[in-house]
Amino acid sequence: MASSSQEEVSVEEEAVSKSNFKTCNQIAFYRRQKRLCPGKSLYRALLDTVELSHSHVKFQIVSEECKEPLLVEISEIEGNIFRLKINEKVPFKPRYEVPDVLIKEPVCLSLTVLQKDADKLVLTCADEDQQLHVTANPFQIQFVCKGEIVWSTNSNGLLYFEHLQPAPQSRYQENQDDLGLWEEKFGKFSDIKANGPSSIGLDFSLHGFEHVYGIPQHAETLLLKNTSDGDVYRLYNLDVFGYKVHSKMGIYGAVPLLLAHKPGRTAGIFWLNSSETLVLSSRTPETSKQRVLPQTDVRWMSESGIIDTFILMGPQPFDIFKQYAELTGTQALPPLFSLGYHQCRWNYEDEDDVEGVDAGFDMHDIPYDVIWLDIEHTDGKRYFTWNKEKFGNPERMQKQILMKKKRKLVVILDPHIKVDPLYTIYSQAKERGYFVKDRKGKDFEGICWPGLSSYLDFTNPEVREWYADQFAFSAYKGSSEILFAWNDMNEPSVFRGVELTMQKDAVHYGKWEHREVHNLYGFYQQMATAEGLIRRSGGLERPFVLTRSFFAGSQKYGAVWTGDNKAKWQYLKISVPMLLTISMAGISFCGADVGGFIGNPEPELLVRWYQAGALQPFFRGHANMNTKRREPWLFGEENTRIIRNAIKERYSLLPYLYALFYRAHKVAEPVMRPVWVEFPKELETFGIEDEYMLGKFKG
Ligand code: NBV
Repeated sequence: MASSSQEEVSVEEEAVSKSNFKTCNQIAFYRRQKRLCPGKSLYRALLDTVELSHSHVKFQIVSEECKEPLLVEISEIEGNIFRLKINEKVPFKPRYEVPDVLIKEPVCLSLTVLQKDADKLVLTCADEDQQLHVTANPFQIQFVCKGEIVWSTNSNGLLYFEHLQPAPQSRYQENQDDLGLWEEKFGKFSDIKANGPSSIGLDFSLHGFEHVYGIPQHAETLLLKNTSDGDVYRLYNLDVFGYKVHSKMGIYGAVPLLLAHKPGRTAGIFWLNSSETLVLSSRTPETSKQRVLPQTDVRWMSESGIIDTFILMGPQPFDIFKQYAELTGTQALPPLFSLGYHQCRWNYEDEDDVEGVDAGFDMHDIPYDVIWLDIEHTDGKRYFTWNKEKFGNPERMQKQILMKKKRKLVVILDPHIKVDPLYTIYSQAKERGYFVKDRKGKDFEGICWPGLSSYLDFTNPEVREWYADQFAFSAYKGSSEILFAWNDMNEPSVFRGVELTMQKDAVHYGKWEHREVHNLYGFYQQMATAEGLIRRSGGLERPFVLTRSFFAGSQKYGAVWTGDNKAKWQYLKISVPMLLTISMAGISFCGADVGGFIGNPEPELLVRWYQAGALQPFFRGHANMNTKRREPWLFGEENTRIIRNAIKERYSLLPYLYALFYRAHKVAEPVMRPVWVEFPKELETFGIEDEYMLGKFKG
């Protein structure tokens, strides 16, 4: 591509090329933290430093290895939530603390000291049956309810904290290569770490719990698996075309929320960190000789930032959903049309194609609400523009064809911006310094669909404002009030980049390295896009924005989908646990590409997928560009009839679905929910992932 970096990139050339993703042993902070094995913690609490205020308790801890203290801050938040923060007492530089995800400053309740001496601190919570026991040496915290330990932290001694330090003379230390302290290599890529090693980690023991769920997004089972074999869950947003099923590798989105359940109690751990994160989980069953109660041990590791974790105390499953929503917000109420059926394909070629497909639905008596345009509708992948040959009159297409039938249009808007001084979005953003920078301070440039591209820095509030303004009808020529948005490639995807994404040493607003904010990038693009659609309507209309990459709190801005799945039965099957997991993590508006994105589904698979998709929250048929056309009427009369019935069934359920979304919006109840959530005492439901509930069980 050297000769044509300004040209568009062909699909064959880039998208389907097998790229290399890291296994956990190729991640330096994992290797560093794994040197610490479960056992007695190196940390001890200095309980003579305890400070108690109306909102929290603070004290210092020190380790045998590093005399610089860490500051521990414990608070109880209204609604049975506990927060534990650990940061350096006097950091050499400030460490990144995730902004914009918590919807408000949590309201804290007072903890009271029941016992305090050099060895132990006992705090009573708002509910007097609940206590926090802090042991000084080794440092650990136990949460005790009516005399029983529910969870404890650092009880396996895995608290890990790399203090920031000045760079050594030689940043690349020969004998420490393997630890990747100041530089980390992966294939031909080199990550130069401005702050050196900065990783953090902590363990939680969940007493009496054998069933754990959550931490999307992975193409995995509903129940989290034991990771003792060394295959750990990775939370790192990546563009993984045709991801493997039953894999714990990171794909497009990340929500660091884990749920644990046992009869009588559900609990949650929300690990608020947007850098690359790994989760290890191991279960000791009840039958084990060592202990009477079963237990699940969960170990979190993040590459940087601080330890900021919220323990949601339930006790019921629906209390967890509410507690999490108190922190990160509820599902935005979707506009009614977006709960209907969506017809997408990469690509609907031109206006005639759109008109033909639209008419096909009427001709075959199949209801649908939205038709989608993928990247080819633009002028050379310059988002916010139209390909003049193929879409020469987008207003007419919207007004004369779609709007008349109250149908809508969704267009794609990726975050990469073609390097082209004649493209207004590029030249304005360039002039105003709105792009992510490389570590030398120049605009970061990488290859994506349009060829050489720069990436908008959505972490900057001013960039988000400006981006939102691009949706004004006066700015976005050819758009109308029936046009809505789709944010793709926002992990962000960078062809030929390390793991197909942005280098961690790229630099964002506030001089933060990309490593700190990586998992937030897509969250911020969707936030800005939703704001743009709201603003465009003078604040009157609810937006619809689909995003591929997401983080905790993305539910406030719209819908997500499970990316590039395949037209194979196993992908239909895995879509259920994947969507249930995303739903439990607060994002109710989720779906999987009906039919499977990659490859051609056999007719029976397509039909079954329609039947499944009709009962999932976001319902969109989609297909890759090199697949055969698959509009619902192309598979013979009988298949058309069954698909028609499935889509009509969806429409007959719309009032119910809309009401469920209202409850998701108002009281944080997931629309699609695992069976165990409705039957929390029935052990045999805890692992069910081939059935689920839409709404409440009314027995
Ligand atoms: O924009 C093209 C596709 C899109 O259709 C798909 O849904 C996304 O997940 N996009 C990925 C980029 C190319 C994938 C090969």
